[in-house]
Amino acid sequence: MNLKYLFVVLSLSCLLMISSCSGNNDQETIILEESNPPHQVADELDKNVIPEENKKKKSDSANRQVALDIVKLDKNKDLEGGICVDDFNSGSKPNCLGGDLGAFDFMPNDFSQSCLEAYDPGMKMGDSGFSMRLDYDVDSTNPAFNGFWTKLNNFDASHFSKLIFWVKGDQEYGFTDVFKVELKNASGETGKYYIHNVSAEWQMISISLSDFAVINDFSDLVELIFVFEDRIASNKEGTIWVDDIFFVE
Ligand SMILES: [Ca+2]
Ligand SMILES: [Ca+2]
Repeated sequence: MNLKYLFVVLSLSCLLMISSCSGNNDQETIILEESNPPHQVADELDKNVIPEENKKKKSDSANRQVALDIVKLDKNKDLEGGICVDDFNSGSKPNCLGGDLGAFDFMPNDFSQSCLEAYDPGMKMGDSGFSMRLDYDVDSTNPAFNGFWTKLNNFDASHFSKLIFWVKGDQEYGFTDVFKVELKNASGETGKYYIHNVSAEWQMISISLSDFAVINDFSDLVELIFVFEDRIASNKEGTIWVDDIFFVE
């Protein structure tokens, strides 16, 4: 009788130990997967496209961090009710509206003019994520313009009043303080607006949709484009960062 009782107790203990051990194994496996997923490593490699000279900017002074924090507070206030076109924080396509994006050149075969886009983790709005870095060159013997486009996927902005985004020029490499913003709808209407006074600090650009005067219908927008032009750029070669593109009420 006692032996039988002892056998039952031992059997139950073994079962408990086995289930407890296998439980721990599952947990460890999950933690390992979370801390080091292979696809994330691959993604990080893909994102490492920022030139060396920009990486040192990560270690910028505390003063800049304070400035960014102030800017961020203002941003949150201004983004109430806004719809994200792109904050670039995923570090890859598509944009927040599901649209494709990229840089373009007027004359791709003229290698003296170019625009390169890169997700930049070293210079962005907020504490994490990326901005879009645009290295442009419109210094050519040929007519030159280039820039960055992002698809709006037939977005209905008819209930919004403004397009806002954040922009910053590169103090060291130089930048143009003026460039063009274009908005296109599905009917082929293209509104144009020139940004002035771009500086080496982040600033919010706010454009009333009514300033894209040519556009009559904002209910079916297809594309937003930033354009650097040789005829007007204050610096024909340089670097511009953009971030947090929103439509706001
Ligand atoms: Ca961002
Ligand atoms: Ca050039």
